[in-house]
Amino acid sequence: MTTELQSRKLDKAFGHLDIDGNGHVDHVDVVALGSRLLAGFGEEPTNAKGQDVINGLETFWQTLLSAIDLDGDRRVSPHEWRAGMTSAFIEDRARFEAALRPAAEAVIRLADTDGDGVVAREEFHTLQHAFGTPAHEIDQAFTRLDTDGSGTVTVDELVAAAREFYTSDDPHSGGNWLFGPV
Ligand SMILES: [Ca+2]
Ligand SMILES: [Ca+2]
Ligand SMILES: [Ca+2]
Repeated sequence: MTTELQSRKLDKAFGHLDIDGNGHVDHVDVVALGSRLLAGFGEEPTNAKGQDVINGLETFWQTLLSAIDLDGDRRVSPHEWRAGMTSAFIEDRARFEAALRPAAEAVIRLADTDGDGVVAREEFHTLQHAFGTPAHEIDQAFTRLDTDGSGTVTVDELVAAAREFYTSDDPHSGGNWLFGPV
């Protein structure tokens, strides 16, 4: 079961992943997202950080296909996404930990360009830009996530926010704001 809030978050995430906007998520979209992220941070696919992102997204994609591509056409429709994300990743936390968390971690570590464990507002903008989040929504997201107003958010906080974004049904969860208002 998903709540209305979870459905809205899943719809938003689908929009991020459907990079070419053709109404389906397929391998081309996932590769394009990886390229955008790497280009945004000036990383090469051959660097350790870049490779982690590519590998993380690829594992996520393969898991998506095996878990939620019900009609086997190697692309994920909005219907497959909604139904499948709920059963495969929200209700099955082990699969979330195995396939989505590593991708999220790799992407967030990419945004921590100096490797000090915190992501600054600027870096957060670059990260969100790759997902197509509008600038004013990025600012709203960062302000919500930076709970102590220090101007930075830790990598751990962002990973926790990503998990909350995808799985939490709590309307007060800070992670709901990962990609701006939902
Ligand atoms: Ca697409
Ligand atoms: Ca399909
Ligand atoms: Ca940093």
